[in-house]
Amino acid sequence: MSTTSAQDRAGLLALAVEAAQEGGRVAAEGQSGIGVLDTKSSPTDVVTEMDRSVEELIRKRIHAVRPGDPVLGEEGGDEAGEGAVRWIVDPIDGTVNYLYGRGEWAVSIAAEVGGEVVAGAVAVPARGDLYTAVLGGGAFCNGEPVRAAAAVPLELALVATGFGYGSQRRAQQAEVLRTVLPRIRDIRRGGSAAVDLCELAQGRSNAYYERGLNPWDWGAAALIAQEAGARVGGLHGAPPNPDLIIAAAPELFAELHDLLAPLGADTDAPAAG
Ligand code: 2AM
Ligand code: CA
Repeated sequence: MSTTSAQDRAGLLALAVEAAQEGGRVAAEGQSGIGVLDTKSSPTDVVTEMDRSVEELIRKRIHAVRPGDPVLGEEGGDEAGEGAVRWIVDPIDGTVNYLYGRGEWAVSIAAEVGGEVVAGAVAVPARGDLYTAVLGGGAFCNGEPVRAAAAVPLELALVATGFGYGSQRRAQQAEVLRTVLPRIRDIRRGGSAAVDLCELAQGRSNAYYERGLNPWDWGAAALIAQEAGARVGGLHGAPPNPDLIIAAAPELFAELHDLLAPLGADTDAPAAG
C-alpha cells in the first residue's frame, strides 16, 4: 500500500472535496445559462469554456494549499510540478448531459501518490451528491458508507456502459452490445463515467464497462468503486486503462470479463471501404 498515512490521505481528500464542491457550484450556476447566450457562440463552445474555467479554478484551489503539486486535467493537460501528489481532474464529466440541461454530470478530483490514487472526490451537483473515498478507508456518499452490490449471475446483472464519440468506435461498441444485451438483465447508458462508477459503488447497478476513457474520467470514481468492494480493472489482469475498464463485484467481474474479451470490446471497428 501507499507510503501516505491515513492522516495524509484524509488531508488530501479534504482538499479534493473542497475543490470539487466549489467547481461544482460554479459549473451548476453556468448550466442554466446555456442556450440563452448570444448567438455568436454555440452551446458546445460555452460548455468547452465552462470546462476550461472550472478546471482553472480547481487548479488554483489546489495550488493555493499545495503550490508545487503537478495536475493532470482533461482541459489543461499534464502540468509538471515538484510536489509528491499528482492531482487528476475532470472539471465536467458527462459534458453532453451538461449541455442538454440534464443532471448526470460530475466534477471529479483524485490525488495520486507514487502512481496510486489515495483519495478521490466526485461531486454530482445537480443531485447534491458527494462521493468520497480514501485508499483503505471505505467509500461514502454524503458521509454515509456505501457498498457495491454482491455478485449476481450475469443474466441478472444490470450493466452500465458508455459509448465513445467516434463513429468506428461506436460501430464496434454496437457489435459488442449485440452479444451482451441478450445475456444480461439490461443496459444503462448514463453519460458520465464518473457517475456510473459511483452508482455501481452504491449498488445502483451490478457492473460497468466502457472503452475509451482517460485517467481523469475514472481516477476518483475507480477508487470509490474499489473501496465499496468492487473489482475495477482492464482485460487480462491489467489495471483500468483507455482500452477498456470493467467494474463489478469480483465473481461478476470475472464473468463479464470473459464475455467481453473475445468480443473485441477493447478494439474499434475496421475502417470502412
Ligand atoms: P466527458 O463527458 O468528460 O467527455 C460517456 O460515455 C463518458 O465517457 C463520459 O464520462 C465522457 O467524458 C467519456 N468519454 C467518452 N468518449 C470520450 C472521448 N472520446 N474522449 C474523452 N472522454 C470520453
Ligand atoms: Ca470526462
